[in-house]
Amino acid sequence: MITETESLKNLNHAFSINGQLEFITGKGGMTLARITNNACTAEIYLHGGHITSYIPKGDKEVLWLAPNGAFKPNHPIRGGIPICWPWFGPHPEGKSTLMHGFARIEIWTVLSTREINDHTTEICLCLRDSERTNAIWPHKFELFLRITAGKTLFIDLTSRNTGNTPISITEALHTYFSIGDASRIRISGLDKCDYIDKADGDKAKTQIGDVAISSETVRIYVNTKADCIIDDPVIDRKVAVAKKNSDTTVVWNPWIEKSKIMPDLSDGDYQTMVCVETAKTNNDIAVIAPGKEHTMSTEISIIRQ
Ligand code: TA6
Repeated sequence: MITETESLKNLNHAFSINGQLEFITGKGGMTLARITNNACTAEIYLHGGHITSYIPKGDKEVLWLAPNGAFKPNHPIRGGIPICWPWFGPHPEGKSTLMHGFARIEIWTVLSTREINDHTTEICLCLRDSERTNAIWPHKFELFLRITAGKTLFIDLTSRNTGNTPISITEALHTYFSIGDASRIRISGLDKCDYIDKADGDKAKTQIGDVAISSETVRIYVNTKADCIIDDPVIDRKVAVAKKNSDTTVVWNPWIEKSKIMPDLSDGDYQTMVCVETAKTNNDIAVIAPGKEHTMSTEISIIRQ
């Protein structure tokens, strides 16, 4: 098993795939895996196991990444697909000040890489408990991230309980999508779905029709296994977000005022990003018995007209 602290040479010797996958030095001097195949390019930082780019061949960037975001230790990358684990949002018992857990600020290790075919490449990363994580969350675990980049972007996040007591987790693949204009997109798939409106005093509401964005939007849609589609008339593109083993979808856009105060966001950033997050949170909790595991998945694809 190789970690980011190993040289790039060791990483590439062990895991590069000729013509499809190489490890390079990216922003902030951090190591990333760059995938290039006949269907797409993708970039994954070992910091946070963080996918920062997915560009299907012949299309534009699907993921949004903060133009002025920081790439530094102990700090989450703003944009791409942050891994919120082992809790979503604030710590459930207030025992840590970390928002969204620690997985997105830990350095993941490379387990394997594989050329599935000339248009599909897989990379598997792993995060295991350490003194650092035990100090924050006193449980033994293995967290596996399987990323399959090709005509679609498929992500499996598997939590394994390697301790001897049950663990309860909430989690999210907190995907930031690149869009043309937040006020003009529509998100379908959540019609008649109940949600908690975190931007309106945590009121319980029900979605009527497609989701439109016209102010700060922080909505936790509950009891939904539905796929969502982001319809973007500006980029003239529809992006599908499918999921497995997730009963919660979070839709977030900070809008004007929040953008001004959130780290790594510039004032106008809210206009070109929206988060549609495959999640387990609120009452949707994964309880994992010793020795058992739980996998949540998402699949991102462009709907070809
Ligand atoms: O997913 C929505 C949310 O919980 C928002 O409330 C906002 O905090 C966002 O996540 C980003 O959180 P972060 O800790 O990455 O700034």
